[in-house]
Amino acid sequence: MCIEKVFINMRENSEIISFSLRNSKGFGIDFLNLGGVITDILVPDKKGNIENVVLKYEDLETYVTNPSYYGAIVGRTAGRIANGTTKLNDEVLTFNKNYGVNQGHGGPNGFTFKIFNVEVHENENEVSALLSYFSKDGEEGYPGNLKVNIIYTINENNEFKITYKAVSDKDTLVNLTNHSYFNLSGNCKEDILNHYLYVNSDFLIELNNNQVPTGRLLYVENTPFDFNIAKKIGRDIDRDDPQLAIGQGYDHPWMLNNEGDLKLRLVHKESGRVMDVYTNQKSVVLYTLNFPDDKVLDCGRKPNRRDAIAIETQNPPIGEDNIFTKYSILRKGEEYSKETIYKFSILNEK
Ligand code: G6D
Repeated sequence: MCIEKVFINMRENSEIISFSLRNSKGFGIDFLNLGGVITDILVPDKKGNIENVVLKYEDLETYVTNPSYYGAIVGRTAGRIANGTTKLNDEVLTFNKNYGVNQGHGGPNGFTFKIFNVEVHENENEVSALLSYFSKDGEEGYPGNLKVNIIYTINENNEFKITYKAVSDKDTLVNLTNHSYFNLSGNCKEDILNHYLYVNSDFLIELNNNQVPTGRLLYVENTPFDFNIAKKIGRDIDRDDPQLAIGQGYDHPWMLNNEGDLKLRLVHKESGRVMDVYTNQKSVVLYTLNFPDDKVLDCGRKPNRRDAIAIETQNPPIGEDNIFTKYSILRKGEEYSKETIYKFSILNEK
């Protein structure tokens, strides 16, 4: 395990530090104290070549603004809050509208842009890092002083686990996620259209033209959103479908089925890399980078559409008329506790 100082962010006179967590086989992550940003998830292919399977900016200063939320912790609430307002205990909460008519990803000064305190720990079985942040009452319009503790854990089974814990001194809203963009080909060799994807979900959360939930759930069977039998991400992504038109590809929340521990599986056959996702979150937003920014990646080029897929396990985002707000309510003194595990293996070695 190593700790290195990366660059000084003069904006807040704070030190941006990069941390590396590795197991004995070289599998692991690199992350920043800024936004808990995961810059690298280093995974072997079937020949043992260890490569980065998430998108990473070439210039780490880009993470100060992070226009596409690469690798970032997102909070207090992931996704869009319709019209930048919702109700909590009959009180109308109003938020900054940083996503057009909506609030997005916790607002312009959400958790992605905050410095987390980091403590690293290791034992013979795993190495972990505790990232903590104290969000003051009223920050970005959210009530309550919120203590956030997020734990990144790497073990000897090539598993990366993110544990999210939070507690508030007032009723508030919390819906945390991580916004890493995955591409199992490694070092962005190709786009993700030939990756196979399985999603354990029978219902899509319908979005309106402002990309916020309408409250309706759409049965996925026989639609482009049906991944109950693994298929190539590119097979249906450009079909003529009203929901695909809204997102210009996949940029939607799916309600995860309760049955079955395995919630998602992403496979890149050529490298042999397999990523299985397990989570106790109720939904997952899948986003196929339909609106890439123009910042150079560390593989030496600008990103293209469909270069990677963001897999954002979370509660359903807050739609119009307080749709799904109930899922994000955290009562005073209660503990928000969620967990997502990314388990990496090699195809046919399973
Ligand atoms: C775009 O619509 C997408 C979001 O889903 C994504 O989280 C963001 O880019 C980074 O706004």
